[in-house]
Amino acid sequence: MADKTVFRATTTAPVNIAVIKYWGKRDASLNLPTNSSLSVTLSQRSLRTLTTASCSAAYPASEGDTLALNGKPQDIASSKRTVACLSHLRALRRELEAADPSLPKLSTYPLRIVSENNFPTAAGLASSAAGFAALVRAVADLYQLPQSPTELSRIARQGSGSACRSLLGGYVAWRAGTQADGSDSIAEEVAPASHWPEMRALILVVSAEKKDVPSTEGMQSTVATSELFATRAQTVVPARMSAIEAAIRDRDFPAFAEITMRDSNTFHATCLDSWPPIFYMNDVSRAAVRLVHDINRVVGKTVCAYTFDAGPNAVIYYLDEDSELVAGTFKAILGSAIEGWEGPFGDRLKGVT
Ligand code: 2P0
Repeated sequence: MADKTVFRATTTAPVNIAVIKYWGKRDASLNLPTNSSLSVTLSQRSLRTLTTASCSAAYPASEGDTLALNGKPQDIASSKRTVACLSHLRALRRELEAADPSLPKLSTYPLRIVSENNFPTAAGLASSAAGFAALVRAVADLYQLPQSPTELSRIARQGSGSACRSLLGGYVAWRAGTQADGSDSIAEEVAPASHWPEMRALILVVSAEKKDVPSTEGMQSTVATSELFATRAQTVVPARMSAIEAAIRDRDFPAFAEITMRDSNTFHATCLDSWPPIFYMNDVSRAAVRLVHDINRVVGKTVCAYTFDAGPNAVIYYLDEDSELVAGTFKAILGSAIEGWEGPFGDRLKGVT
């Protein structure tokens, strides 16, 4: 009689928000970036993906691997990225099974993956980052793989570039690497969250709609058509990576904030410089930029910073001691213009489901 045991692992992965942005691929099939990037991993009390991976000899082979996202079945076969992640993970499990024949042959069983985001998918809130990180972590746990988060980041990267950074907590660098096979294109921790526990992020959900131009398509267009892009990738970002790592090491908020804001602006400048131009920020986003500069000017020092990904939503970084000032001012001035927001402790004012 067939073994009906169901093997199961559940995990969560957090969203990460880049302060030095990944934008551009030097190899689209391996998902190798043109430049290194650096992010802050948000608290799991805030935005996260929850994923359960299971497998069993009793699951019908005819169904193959299955994936449901927020209750909707996804077509795995048409997602080369998901297929690539799962086949790498299976290969690692096969190595374990070959070394120890007493292990159950999980690599031969169909997989069922069920994933849920607690935030809008594909609205510029890094859903693919948390999603692929959680998928890789859940299957790696199910298969009891010994690989470190950095080693697994090589696999998650092939699901979605930014996902490699969500396998680690705190301040995380994704080193672009130089190898053609991507073996050195990995994420590593620059500092744990505990190194700078006062850091806070406020997410303003300006729009929970799906973005106009998906990231992959947008960055391919920027690489192909923007004249500013090469300078950003080759000169501007390498200098900023070193400078922001020093700012994090020294817990120098004004330096961290200025580099973060400038890098967001440079990234959006290369989007505007693409042909046809790509606009991710809108009027409310620009109001948030002005408000940050106004707050810093009135206070007389840099107490907050903005950054925007491939969408209009703003992420505002500040230190805990300035929470009331920064979050309070944002709530008072932009509260009615936005659809919702996510505070550092998962406090929701309205709208975000
Ligand atoms: C980042 N973004 O560093 C940058 C900033 C958006 C703007 O990583 O094609 O979804 O799946 O590798 O990871 C969004 O790009 O793109 C992104 P793919 P991904 O967070």
